[in-house]
Amino acid sequence: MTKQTSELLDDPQLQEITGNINSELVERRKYIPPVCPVFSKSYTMLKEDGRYRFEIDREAEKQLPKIISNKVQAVMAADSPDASFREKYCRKRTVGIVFSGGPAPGGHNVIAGLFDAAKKANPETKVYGFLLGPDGIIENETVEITQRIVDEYRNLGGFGMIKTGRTKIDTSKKMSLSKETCKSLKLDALVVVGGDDSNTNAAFLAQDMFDDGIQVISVPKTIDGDIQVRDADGNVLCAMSFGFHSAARAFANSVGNLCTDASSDVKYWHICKVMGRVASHLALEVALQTHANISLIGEDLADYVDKRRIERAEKAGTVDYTAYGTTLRHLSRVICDAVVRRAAAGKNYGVAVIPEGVLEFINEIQVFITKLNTIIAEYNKTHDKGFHADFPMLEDKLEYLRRLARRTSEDGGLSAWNTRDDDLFKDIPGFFQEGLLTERDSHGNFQFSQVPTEKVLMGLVKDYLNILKERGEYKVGIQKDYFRKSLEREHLNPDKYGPALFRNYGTAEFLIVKPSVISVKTLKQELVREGMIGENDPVPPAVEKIFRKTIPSFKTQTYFYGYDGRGSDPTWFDCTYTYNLGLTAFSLIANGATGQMAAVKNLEHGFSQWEPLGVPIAPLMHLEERGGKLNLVLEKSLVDVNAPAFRVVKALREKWLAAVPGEDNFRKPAPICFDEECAEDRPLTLKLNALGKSGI
Ligand code: FBP
Repeated sequence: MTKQTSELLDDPQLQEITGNINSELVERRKYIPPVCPVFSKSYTMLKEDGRYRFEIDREAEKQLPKIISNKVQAVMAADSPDASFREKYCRKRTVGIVFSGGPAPGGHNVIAGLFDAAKKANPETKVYGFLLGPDGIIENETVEITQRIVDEYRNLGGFGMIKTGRTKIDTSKKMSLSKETCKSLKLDALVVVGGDDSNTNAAFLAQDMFDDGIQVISVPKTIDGDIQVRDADGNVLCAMSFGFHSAARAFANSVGNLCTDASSDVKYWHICKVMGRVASHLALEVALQTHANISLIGEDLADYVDKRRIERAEKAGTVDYTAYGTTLRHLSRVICDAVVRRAAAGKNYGVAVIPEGVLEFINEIQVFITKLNTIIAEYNKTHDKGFHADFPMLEDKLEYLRRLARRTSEDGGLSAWNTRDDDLFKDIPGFFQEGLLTERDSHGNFQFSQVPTEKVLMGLVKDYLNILKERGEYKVGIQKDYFRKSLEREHLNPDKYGPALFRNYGTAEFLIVKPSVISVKTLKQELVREGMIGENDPVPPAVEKIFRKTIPSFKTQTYFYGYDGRGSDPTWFDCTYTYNLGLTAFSLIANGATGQMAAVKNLEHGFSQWEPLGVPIAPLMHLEERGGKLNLVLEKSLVDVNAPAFRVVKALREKWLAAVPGEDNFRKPAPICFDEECAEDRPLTLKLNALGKSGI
């Protein structure tokens, strides 16, 4: 007899099946990541390491005088410290922690590490979490972090425990409110977990609260992987921000599944945009993890030099500045070339990885982004309401730009927008104009995640493929055996029709239809011309069927992998890395450091070589244009095209494109796992870079 719903709902088995807790969650919460040997001791101390050198920006020296002379500090075991050291180390403290910017897998373990170390040193120490990011500091919104809360979130993804936000503490008002909060909570130390902009915040807070004795420690977070710290001699101090590995593996898992589907169904090109606001580290790692057929790397495109243009200009005795860097058109041609070559080998399908920030490396788009950033920032500075509030519709924004252009030409003056800009901007599709004019984030950054980059690129690719199709240069190759069998089945002689139909009949395994044959009509003309059939004869059905199979149709499916990977649970690497970062942050606090970033050296090697460190933030800062102004910020690390990881991808590109008969070379990354036994121990990018480098 069927049970009533109410009876079913009361069934304990049903409650277990439909509950929020599954066995993976239980295992994750229970798991205690391994710790670097120094952390198994009761006390740690800091030892300045004078081997590292930084080139200090004058402005950093001026604006951050109290922390600019900080040095790299190695976290060491303090084996038998004296009583006064022990007393200081273990004194009761109040520590605050805040997440800032986008979520990144592993954040909860930073809190867990900090909490465990703080409570081990003194169970009476209190740890407060600031809610909803830096706003929590400005508005004094906190939650006391307890054992119960920590245990609920161990080894889990997201920043759900205290949430996050993107507010920047960038005005004297916000700075003084933040200081007031820290003072009213009697904070001894504040830990800022964030990316480049948040580390900038941390440096200024450390400077500002130095005299109040409130320490500020940062923790390098961002899935984008663009916080990588080296000294002036290129020695690696922090090879990767946390969250990168988990997000890359989550993306790679999905892209890997698409590779499997593509090569089974053989009809789609899967176009996968992967996050990374500017740098292409994530796209590079996904390429290494999956061997997708096409993987674009923004930094590589910026490096492109059009030799033909340079030669042409040299002959004419001029210089062609547009020959440096990639244009959208050139990029779309590179993709088309790959698509056409695969099609010729019978593979009218594939997987392409496009970095979210690719447009940042395209000359003409970069110019627009910079100009529009400045225009929007200047407007916001001089008007009560913001640019986007005053001009909510695209047409209003365009009209404002037109007015600016007109004013520039009337005044004959210099302005960020002129009539040439306006004309070029007009050629861009509406949805992309809108994208380029979207609201900037709180740091004045262009929000690449809001722009359908892949749509712009694929629009150009489709247009050009159509041209190539018309020219007879884009064809699907037909396997010679298949052609023979199909014709013989209809009692036609393949060796007679083959040379008439194909341009490479003879030795080739995949046959390509002659360029002149682009429709059934031109097919018939060719067969008549070659004497295969008479003027009034129909094209033999088997021949027509073969011809139809050679007509390519470029069918795409597009995806954006970003927020999903950002919310994934951390890999073993990120679980372990972040737990040790939390322990490092406490060690820095207990030893009186401020203005330092908690880091782990040797991440590019195995866990047994990891070394916890404090890295000075101020010497890493330099001036950068943000919202039309030069600001002191932590430098973002882009993909180094001379580093082994990229060189390997470049060298294997042709193999992974697999534009030859035979199987593809896809690699299937296993799903994310945090069990030490089966987990990948570090990102492939790091492994490769370690293989090809030496340092301190
Ligand atoms: P963080 O640098 O703050 O970690 O954020 C990175 C990122 O995930 C980018 O990859 C992406 O472009 C951006 O955040 C998306 O921002 P938002 O969450 O505001 O849409």
